[in-house]
Amino acid sequence: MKQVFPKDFLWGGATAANQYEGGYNLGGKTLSTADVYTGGNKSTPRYVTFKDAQGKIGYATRLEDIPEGATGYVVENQYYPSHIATDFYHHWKEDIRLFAEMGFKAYRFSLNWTRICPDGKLEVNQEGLDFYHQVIDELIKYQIEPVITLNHFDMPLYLADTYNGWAGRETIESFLFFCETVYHAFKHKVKYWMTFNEINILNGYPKLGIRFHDEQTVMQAKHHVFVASAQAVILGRRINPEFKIGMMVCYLLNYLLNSRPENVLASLQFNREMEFYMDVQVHGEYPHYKMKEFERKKIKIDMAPDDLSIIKQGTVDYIGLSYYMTSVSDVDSTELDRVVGNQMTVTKNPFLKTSDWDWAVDPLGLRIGLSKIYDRYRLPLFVVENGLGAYDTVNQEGQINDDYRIDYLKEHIEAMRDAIALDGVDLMGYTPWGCIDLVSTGTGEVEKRYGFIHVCLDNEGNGDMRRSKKKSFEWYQQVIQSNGTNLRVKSIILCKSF
Ligand code: BGP
Repeated sequence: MKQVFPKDFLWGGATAANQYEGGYNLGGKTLSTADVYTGGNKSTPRYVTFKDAQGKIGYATRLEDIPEGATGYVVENQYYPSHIATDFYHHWKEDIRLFAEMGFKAYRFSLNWTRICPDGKLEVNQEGLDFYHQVIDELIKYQIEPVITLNHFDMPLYLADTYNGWAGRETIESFLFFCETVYHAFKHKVKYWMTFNEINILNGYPKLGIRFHDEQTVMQAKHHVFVASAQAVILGRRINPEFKIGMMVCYLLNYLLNSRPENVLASLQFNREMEFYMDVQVHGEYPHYKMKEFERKKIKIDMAPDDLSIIKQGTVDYIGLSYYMTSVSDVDSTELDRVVGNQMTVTKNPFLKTSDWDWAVDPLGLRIGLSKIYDRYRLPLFVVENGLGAYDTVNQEGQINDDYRIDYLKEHIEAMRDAIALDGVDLMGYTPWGCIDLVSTGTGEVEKRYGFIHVCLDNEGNGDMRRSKKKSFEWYQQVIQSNGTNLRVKSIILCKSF
């Protein structure tokens, strides 16, 4: 196959601290919101555990059900997957060696805010910084480019409890202190950063640290996130003008089911909910349609005098996106036509097959989406998450034949190739999600596996954490080695657990 991917294309994988790292109370780290979020599975929901103002323990499935005055609390004998996760904290050397063996050019991961700034206070925990220095040095040793997400779906529990998370303006200062600390610490080692993971679907307690779900509070919190993100871009550029700092959106492209004008409008509105975040972070202003929506809903955002000029100045260098599935707008759809998708319920697309978790598999949608984003923003794009969450089984020989995962990834790589070759999209890299098995955000389980590397751990936390290569490991190695020209599935000699 012809060379299409640029020579310096960033092939790699992605993880996030609260889903992979573990060591939740080690090395000076304090609690994050993710640390009070219990495990679950496809049919059992996750809970946030808290103590109310009277000291009574409570469980909330609906995150907004946490009562006023309650504080996040770790309850004995409950299973919290973030506490150990798949234990990168103790396996980082071994895991990075495996990433290097696959030929990774880049590794996207997030930093645990409370490992570096305990409780989100304006103090530095050197032991936390040292942990990440070791990790980054190890990556550099193998010429793997670190790509750092500054905030991935968690925050210091103290800030959530004290200031109502991102709804409180104080959180901006804490976040910027954390950013400044890590920018200075890693300024000669790290070039690629992104501010907030999936900024468009930040909601509720673990992600935004807020308990009230009225639109006014949510929008106020999101405004603070926009300001913090823009400030983080400005600050980073000041500390090292060579930094490339991007945004990250959960890209859930919406199609219309048919040409009925009401569906066209519904689809436009669905897509705008996503584009809004790109519009703000790329164009540096709140778009006209959102301002009208605020007016209609009587949402009044409390802004400091400089907020809008900060948002204007702090626009991003590239757009990172996660892409797993697409959705459909059909104003006539009933509950029966709806399925659970990536962090939201969506109308089922009759033309697409679905994953074990009912997510619509749509490789062509990736090409369409990349083209649409690039047409609108003309910034380099980076697919920083994509992948198939599936049940894997270890056969009698101790092997995992994950051909379904290879098929999924192959088709998505072909879609990226077409977006570059046929549509002229400027694509920087591809870091499939959960390159090593980790905890699912949506369901809190490990058995929804994405990895090229299997981790011996089940949904209740049993297992010895042994790492082993799946069939997809060697396939991806060959993809990277050939710079995306060889996607064939050869008869691979399967590796046993080691
Ligand atoms: C994205 C998140 C990731 C990851 C992924 C898969 O929305 O950025 O953190 O979890 O989705 O989702 P899940 O873990 O629910 O399968």
